Amino acid sequence: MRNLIALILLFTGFEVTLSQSTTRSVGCKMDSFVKIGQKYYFIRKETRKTNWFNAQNECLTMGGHLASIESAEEMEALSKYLMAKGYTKNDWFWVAGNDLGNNREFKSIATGKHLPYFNWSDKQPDNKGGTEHCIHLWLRDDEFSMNDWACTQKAHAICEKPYKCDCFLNTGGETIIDVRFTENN
Ligand SMILES: [Ca+2]
Repeated sequence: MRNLIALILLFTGFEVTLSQSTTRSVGCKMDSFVKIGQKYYFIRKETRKTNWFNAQNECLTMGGHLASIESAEEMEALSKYLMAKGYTKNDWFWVAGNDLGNNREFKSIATGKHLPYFNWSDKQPDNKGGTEHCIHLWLRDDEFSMNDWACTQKAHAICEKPYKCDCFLNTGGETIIDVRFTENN
């Protein structure tokens, strides 16, 4: 019941009083993730290019992970979005796929599972030089598709998370409610 009351209050203000002597603070961390298809993504074009490992770390600090593209629908939605935003063949973006555990066995760093879907570019994956173990997206043949590339190379990143923003109610650093918003459209 207490949580229900707090949840209602959460939508009405940013500071609530739950008892005569205790004031709880409510916060919402709105961020820059946008809904593309059925998922929320953050396109890290604005930031400096970095290697695949740092890209994943930076996504984690935002409460997400590198984008795990798991269907043709997701790939198409993301590709159309990137093209509509004007990204070109020179804009390369790290995503979650890698075969660092076992060569040519691509898994998602986000789920730990084999990737269920690939949209490789022509003649990819080629593991050129035997050093290409991380997947990025690039614009080839009028769509964004996948290429394996050396994980230590530098690119932008696409982060993903299953909700748009975090809201929380806490007292002295103790979070007693953690609400995660999504959108219905
Ligand atoms: Ca390659």
